[in-house]
Amino acid sequence: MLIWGPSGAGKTALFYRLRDNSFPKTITSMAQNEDKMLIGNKKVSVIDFPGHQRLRSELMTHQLRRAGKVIFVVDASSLKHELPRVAQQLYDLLTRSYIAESAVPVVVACNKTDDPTAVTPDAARTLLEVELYAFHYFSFNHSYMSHLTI
Ligand SMILES: Nc1nc2c(ncn2[C@@H]2O[C@H](COP(=O)(O)OP(=O)(O)OP(=O)(O)O)[C@@H](O)[C@H]2O)c(=O)[nH]1
Ligand SMILES: [Mg+2]
Repeated sequence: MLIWGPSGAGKTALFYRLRDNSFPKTITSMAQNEDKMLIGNKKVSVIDFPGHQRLRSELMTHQLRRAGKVIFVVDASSLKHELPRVAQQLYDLLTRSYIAESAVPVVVACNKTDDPTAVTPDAARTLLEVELYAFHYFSFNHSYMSHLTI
């Protein structure tokens, strides 16, 4: 399972939350984290891949192909301001041939919903859908959306 999304959205926080049920201080990173962890009653190999633009081609050419599922983490507290950039990143992921042709499930996780400035998961979903529809040639599948608070 691959955790990906914009830099600072909370991917590494989610990785530690899933692995250790902890919430350590994290900083933006250029290094990935990878470990096997128990999710439900299944042992799952999880990769937390940084959101930095410079690592985008490595993600697209190598890491994505290993992913059976993707969690795309967004920061609900900054989504309104970052919307075009976040939607473009999500669009690039969903239209990647490996993801589209292999029907790899992609969940959008709405993080930082504890922040008073955060939009609700429903509002985040609407914002992203509208922005993605604005790309015209894209047909969006509602069932891909979910939400999460760490
Ligand atoms: N308020 C709040 N802060 C959070 C939450 N999750 C993460 N953070 C904070 O957001 C900051 C960025 O979190 P990271 O997990 O390091 O972000 P990232 O997505 O891994 O970022 P990159 O490694 O740059 O791709 C850190 O200061 C976290 O403590 C959350 O649910 N609520
Ligand atoms: Mg990180």
